[in-house]
Amino acid sequence: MKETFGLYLILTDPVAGYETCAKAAVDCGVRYLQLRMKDAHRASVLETAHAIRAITRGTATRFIVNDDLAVAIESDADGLHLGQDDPPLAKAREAWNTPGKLFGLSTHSAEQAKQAMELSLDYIGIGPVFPTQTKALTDSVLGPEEVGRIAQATSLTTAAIGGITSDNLPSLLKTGVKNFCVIGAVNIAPTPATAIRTLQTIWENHVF
Ligand code: TZP
Ligand code: MG
Repeated sequence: MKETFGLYLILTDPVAGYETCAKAAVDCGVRYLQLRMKDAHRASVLETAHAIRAITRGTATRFIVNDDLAVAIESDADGLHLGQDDPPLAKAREAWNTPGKLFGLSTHSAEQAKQAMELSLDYIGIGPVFPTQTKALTDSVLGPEEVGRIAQATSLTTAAIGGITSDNLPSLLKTGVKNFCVIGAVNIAPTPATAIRTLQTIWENHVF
């Protein structure tokens, strides 16, 4: 069954700090929270993962680790998010076979989204929707209409990603996209709870 949850928050160098942002996500009832610390030392990633685990444990906020299976296992996260260039999902599932753990995969085209349906996934990311400063893009910008088409064509739960802000979120929701990931729009905010609520309010008031 496709899941509808709205905002999926990804934390990468949040100006307010990882723990403040994680607490804000829990307080705002964000359903997915991903730790994405590219290029950070492993010890620091692990320490942050343990802190976020403690903040999210027993709440409605599911804690996902990006890229690093060992960190996900060691911190007892709720799941792992992989990209197209990461080790295969099947290997990760085999190595972490605890029931209930969630697995997500980034997709960047209709073809990749189609192939993802053959895998045992809990959700896929689809993007980039818009140009973004957060990641050096090697994949072409899909635009909201194409992301909407890809999201509707798959039986998997989806979350759009890339350059999503409170300004362009309405144009994305209009295409039927139900879930969306953000990094910059919340991580650059000195008061993350305010940025989260702004996005949630747009989503809640949208008539699908
Ligand atoms: N994958 C595709 S675009 C992107 C990732 C990780 C970056 C999204 O960050 P932002 O700041 O929400 O554009
Ligand atoms: Mg990755």
